Amino acid sequence: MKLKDIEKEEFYRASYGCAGCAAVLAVRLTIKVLGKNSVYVVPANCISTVSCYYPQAPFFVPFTVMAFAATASACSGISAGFKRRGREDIHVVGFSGDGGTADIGIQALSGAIDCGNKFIYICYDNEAYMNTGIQRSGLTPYGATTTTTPSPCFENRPKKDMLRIVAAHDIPYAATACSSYPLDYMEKVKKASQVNGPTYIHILTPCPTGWGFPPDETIEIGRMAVESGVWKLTEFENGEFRTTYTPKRSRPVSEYLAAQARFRHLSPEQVAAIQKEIDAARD
Ligand SMILES: Cc1ncc(C[n+]2csc(CCOP(=O)(O)OP(=O)(O)O)c2C)c(N)n1
Ligand code: SF4
Ligand SMILES: [Mg+2]
Repeated sequence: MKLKDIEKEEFYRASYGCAGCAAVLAVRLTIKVLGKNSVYVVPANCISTVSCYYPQAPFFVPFTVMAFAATASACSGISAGFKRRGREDIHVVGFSGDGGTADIGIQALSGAIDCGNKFIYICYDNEAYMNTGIQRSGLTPYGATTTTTPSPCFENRPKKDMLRIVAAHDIPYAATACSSYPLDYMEKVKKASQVNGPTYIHILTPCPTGWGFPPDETIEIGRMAVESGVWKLTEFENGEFRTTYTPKRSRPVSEYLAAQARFRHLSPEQVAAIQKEIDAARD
């Protein structure tokens, strides 16, 4: 996909999201790819919270707010309903946060992938339960403070590897993305929309409010995540993983960590240990 191919029309605008919210950006980009023939299932999270101010809902396509745990099962059922009515041209999209995906919604996600109905499940990952006050989730990274893992007892477990978890279901298509690389993300949404079965995209969406950085640095923070190797842009297709983007320059993870208040308590030794892990995991 090229810049000139991006749809000019906005299908999601004027939400109540915080300034610099990358999750809101991810919704906008998604609908630009899928267009008017798409419907959205959003559970309890920041996106539903900032989108449900009747009559000012920023969605210009149909959306429904779903119970926290039920995004994937709702997508699967809606998709089956459309199929029955001969409306397989309509894309059914789940838009769930990291808590809604890796924790409370993981059972529904597993079952829905197993059912095989066509839908796109998008996990926007801001690495904590932001909407309810920045509590840790199964996708909070090692070293981060949240309100339930305050310093000095910061998060001491690594993120769950959701891409490998969904890949283990033999899903037809899955990918990781980052809101700072919109063309890479939009290409993946387009690809997912062409698959006749369940698909999963996991997009890292930096959150100025929860991560502790100025709102005008959202894009730069996402780039730092990828350039430092903290986050990788990959795809899973036909049983194989592949890298879709290799950063042109590589940065030390210390730059990424120092840019965010949630990591400021880390000692030089802890930063060095994180760097060592990243180096060991490089392709
Ligand atoms: C069954 C249930 N438990 C708890 C809640 C409260 N709740 C609403 S949103 C939310 C956090 C969502 O976190 P995440 O999925 O990461 O989305 P984010 O808020 O970060 O966008 C919680 C705990 C709920 N709505 N339903
Ligand atoms: S808390 Fe974070 S994810 Fe939620 S609306 Fe604000 S910036 Fe977006
Ligand atoms: Mg979250």
